[in-house]
Amino acid sequence: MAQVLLGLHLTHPKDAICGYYRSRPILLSLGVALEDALGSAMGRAGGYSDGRDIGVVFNYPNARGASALPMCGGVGAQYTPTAGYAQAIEYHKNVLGDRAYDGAIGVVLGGDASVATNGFWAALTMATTLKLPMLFYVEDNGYGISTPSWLQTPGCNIAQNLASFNGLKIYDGDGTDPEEASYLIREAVSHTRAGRGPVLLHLTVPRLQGHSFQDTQAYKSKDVVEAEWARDPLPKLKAHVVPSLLSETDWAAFEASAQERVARAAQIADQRPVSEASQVTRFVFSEDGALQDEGGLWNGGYDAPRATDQARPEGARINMITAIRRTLDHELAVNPRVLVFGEDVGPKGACTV
Ligand SMILES: Cc1ncc(C[n+]2csc(CCOP(=O)(O)OP(=O)(O)O)c2C)c(N)n1
Repeated sequence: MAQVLLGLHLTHPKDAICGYYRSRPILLSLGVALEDALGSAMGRAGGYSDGRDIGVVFNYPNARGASALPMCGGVGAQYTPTAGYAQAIEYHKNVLGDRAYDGAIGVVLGGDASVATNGFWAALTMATTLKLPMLFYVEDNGYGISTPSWLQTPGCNIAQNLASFNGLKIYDGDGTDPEEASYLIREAVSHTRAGRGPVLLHLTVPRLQGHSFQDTQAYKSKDVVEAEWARDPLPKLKAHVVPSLLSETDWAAFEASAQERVARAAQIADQRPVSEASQVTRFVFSEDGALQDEGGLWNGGYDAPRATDQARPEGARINMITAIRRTLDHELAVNPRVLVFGEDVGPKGACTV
């Protein structure tokens, strides 16, 4: 529920998210077709991955709205690319003067265990130091597979631990309460969008099933499981809107239409051919004539001169440093989208970013 609420706020065409296997609801709310979501995980041809999906790990370039950056199943791998995207938003706005990026944000989704990774801390440092338009959305279900929070995070609450972190606005609450979650999500997105720096939004949620289909949750007591089901957001949402906004009949009609759409999508996905095993290595490296759909130099209108593999040894011999400098000078002069950044890559002691 909270992910769908978050998705509804990602209305800027240059917004981008990066999540992980738990992020299907937000992808559906951004416009991924149900048949693609089902078919990709069933190894069917077409869709966003041509059957390569290892379990709801998306790459969703979206011309109609917010996109999903290429995701990966490695926990923590989602954080620094999102910080990079947020940094690119700032570069487009402030260096290239591209007003299309005004108000855009980068959103990263993760779980309570993912905040123990290097990626989380590196991205947090980048986002707060550079005041990036980045939202850290953390769903805390108390477990990383079977490992409880107390073994991953001191005190079990990353939001409390980061309370004094400089440059970070924190929102913390119940992700299963429609009113509270909706308020916190709205506040968190508008804070980030207004250019007031990064935000951490920490929402507690139950994990209603095992981590994967093999996981019987034997490590949870009956009381824990019962307490988790008592927090199922769906009945809470129903209680919130029926009868104040919808009648019981309207709710039942919505439920029936959702079930029918899913059943139809499953049928469409099932009728698709199984993806071609011989194509599995396509796009591992860039392919001539098959450029990425979004982002990158080509889509930005930069037509690079064709590279050649013919050595041209004329001219004076130069050492490697000079060769690197000349190459950088050339690239930086001909293409404003080329950026050299990092520590100690410019004049000594210079604090340009
Ligand atoms: C780098 C890495 N280490 C370990 C794993 C195995 N793994 C998959 S999910 C997961 C737990 C993640 O838990 P959390 O971030 O709390 O998200 P949740 O699944 O609870 O939503 C682990 C350890 C992995 N995918 N990647």
